[in-house]
Amino acid sequence: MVRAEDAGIPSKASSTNVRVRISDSNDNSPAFNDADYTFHITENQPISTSVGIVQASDIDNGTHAKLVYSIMSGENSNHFSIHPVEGTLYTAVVLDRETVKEYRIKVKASDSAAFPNDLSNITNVYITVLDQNDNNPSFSLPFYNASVPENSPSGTSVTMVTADDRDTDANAELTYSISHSSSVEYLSIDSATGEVTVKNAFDYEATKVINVTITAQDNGIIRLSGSVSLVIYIEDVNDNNPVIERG
Ligand SMILES: [Ca+2]
Ligand SMILES: [Ca+2]
Ligand SMILES: [Ca+2]
Ligand SMILES: [Ca+2]
Repeated sequence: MVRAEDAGIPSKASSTNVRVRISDSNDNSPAFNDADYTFHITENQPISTSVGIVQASDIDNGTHAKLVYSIMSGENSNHFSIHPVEGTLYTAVVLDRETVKEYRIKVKASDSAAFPNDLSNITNVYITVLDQNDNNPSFSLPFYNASVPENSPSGTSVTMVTADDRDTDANAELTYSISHSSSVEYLSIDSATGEVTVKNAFDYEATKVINVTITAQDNGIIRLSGSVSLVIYIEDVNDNNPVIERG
């Protein structure tokens, strides 16, 4: 209220209400609540799965504080989308850890002041894709073959097989095993290294070639496996004395 009073005696005065309006100028940028954001999400989730939420605030008023979130374009930034008002990040593709296991995307919060007075800020969002056991072990060759002299003692090395698994940790920890089609177990395999050795000596006169199946199994909660064929050729050794005919 403003009051005016004259100097007369008696004095006369009058007053009126004056409304002073302090209009907000857009002098504050949006500020993210955290310096940066780290989220984890398991691969293979359907598109539009929620990843996490980023939030900023702006201490101005009205449209000067009304925030809009967006993802800045960058490498693989189109794998995610963001709700422009709520700041929730969603998957825009089915994530595959074996293709991209870590993302760094930039999210921008802009206030809604009219251009060119609008202000914005940017934060980093780190997204780690967690593994699912979605790959079978696979051997490096379509089949293996090796040869071994007959009578080689138990423990003789025959060959080495290796399989690979594109998953990680337990989902890629492999155990090798061997299955024989015949009742005689000629071979052993080191379950950790894949080295195949003689278990029971071969006799060329009994067996010239054998075919076994080698399996690699991962250690996932639901274990996946892959198999390959190993063909062993038994080499003849001159172990039969000639019969000398006496005249
Ligand atoms: Ca502002
Ligand atoms: Ca995958
Ligand atoms: Ca995987
Ligand atoms: Ca696996």
